[in-house]
Amino acid sequence: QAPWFPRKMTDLDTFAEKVMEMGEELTSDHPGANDAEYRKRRLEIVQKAKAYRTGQPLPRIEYTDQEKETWKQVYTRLHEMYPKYACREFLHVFPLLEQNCSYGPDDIPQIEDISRFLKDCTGFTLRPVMGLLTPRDFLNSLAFRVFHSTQYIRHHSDPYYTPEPDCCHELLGHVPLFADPNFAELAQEIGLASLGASEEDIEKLATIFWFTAEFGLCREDEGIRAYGAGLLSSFGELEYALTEAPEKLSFDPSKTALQKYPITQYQPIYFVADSFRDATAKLREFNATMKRPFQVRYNPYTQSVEVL
Ligand code: H2B
Ligand code: FE
Repeated sequence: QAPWFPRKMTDLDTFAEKVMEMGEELTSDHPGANDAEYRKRRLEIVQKAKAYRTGQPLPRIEYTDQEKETWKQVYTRLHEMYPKYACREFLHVFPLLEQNCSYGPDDIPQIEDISRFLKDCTGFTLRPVMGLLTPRDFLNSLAFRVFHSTQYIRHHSDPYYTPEPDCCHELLGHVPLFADPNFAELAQEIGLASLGASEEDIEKLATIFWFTAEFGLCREDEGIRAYGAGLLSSFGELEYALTEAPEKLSFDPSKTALQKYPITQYQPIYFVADSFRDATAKLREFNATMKRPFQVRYNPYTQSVEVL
């Protein structure tokens, strides 16, 4: 009686060509929409994601000088802000990415190298994706400790803006924390709760993802720091989020799940977690209140989901 949802790693192969928008085409407000060469390049990169299947090596992209220049601008600007704004776990992992995965200003790291590194740290792996997945597919993959990563980069005309996830957002914003065991557990917990969930519960879980993995703040001894990828990949919002201007509430899944939020402007409200462990514990309690006529468990030996 459980609905379809991915139960084994190869089931994620069906997500390869299911993208919500801008999979192969760009919407008209994308800075690259009228640049034929940019569109051709983006298409070339997403075709590799479309062809990818479980078990294959992840596509390696040889980035152009123009793409590397865009990366350098984003990387340099953010890198100098991290010591002051990023959470402890992020700052711990970042040098390891420099040492093990060629993170640096001069070239864009390859997701194959990153995926191997993450696997050693927490079992997380990466898969390439053509663009935005549906919230359900995207969250479902987290149950397998899989993160979908785009490989194309934003348009060079505006290095500090992108209307869609790109490699700067994924590799600088998301990747570092997937190497942290406690954050990995938090992410997987959201993923497990999303398997076979009702539309209403998917919306709640997507909202929780938004206020944690994308725009989460956390409390540290020296004050509040950022751990959300939307902040750690945007120098403007990173600075703004830690000023007095926005409202800061304590992370509480039953309230956070219902909070409305804008997607095209800085957030008026952020949620602050005490720690990833504490957030995970609270999330588990919350998930137990969602009704689903079956239970799920991830079996790491077979990399599959068992339905109980
Ligand atoms: N798809 C991709 N490719 N990357 C994301 O970061 C992403 C997504 N985020 N789909 C999802 C939606 C998120 O905003 C939630 C769960 O709605
Ligand atoms: Fe994201």
